[in-house]
Amino acid sequence: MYKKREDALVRDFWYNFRRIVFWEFCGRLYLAHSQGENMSENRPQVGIGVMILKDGKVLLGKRKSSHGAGEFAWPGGHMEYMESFEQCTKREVYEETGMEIQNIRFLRLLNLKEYAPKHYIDVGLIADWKSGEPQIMEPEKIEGWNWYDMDNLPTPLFATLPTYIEAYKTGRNFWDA
Ligand code: IPR
Ligand code: MG
Repeated sequence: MYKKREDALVRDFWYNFRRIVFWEFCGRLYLAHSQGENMSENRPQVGIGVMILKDGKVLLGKRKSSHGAGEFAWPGGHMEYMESFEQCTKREVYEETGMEIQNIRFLRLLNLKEYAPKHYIDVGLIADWKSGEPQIMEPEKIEGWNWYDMDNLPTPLFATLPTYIEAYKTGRNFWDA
């Protein structure tokens, strides 16, 4: 009879031991994973934008989704791993408008926190139109593209844009935040 009770105690002990070790292990794994994810989410991302010039006008589209919905912006987006600024700019313009551009050059750098919790290092570029008519390639993101006089832009403007205009007109090229 004592033997049976001892066996049961030993069995319970090992059962509980395995249970605790298992959950401790899983819990720590989960914690490490979720902390890792949060850390990468909390780092700034690199964005590019490009003011495209054609016959003295610039190309703008009304944003539909994500940050800045309802605001007018030029083409641009997230830089991909191992891209050059030029590759990224040409890709974004082609993906969003179907157009080709040339003479891509640096305009200004902006530390963008207006759409917090999103945080971007925004590289502002300027380029000349090369070929193609602007098309709505991503209808879920942009309502439509149009060419505008730089002194008569539609409103509201995407938060990155005023610094492009100032940079273009004054030569200032650096905005921290
Ligand atoms: P995608 O990549 O969706 O075109 O991004 P975006 O147009 O929202 O631009 C992100 C970078 C900006 C905010 C500097
Ligand atoms: Mg975009």
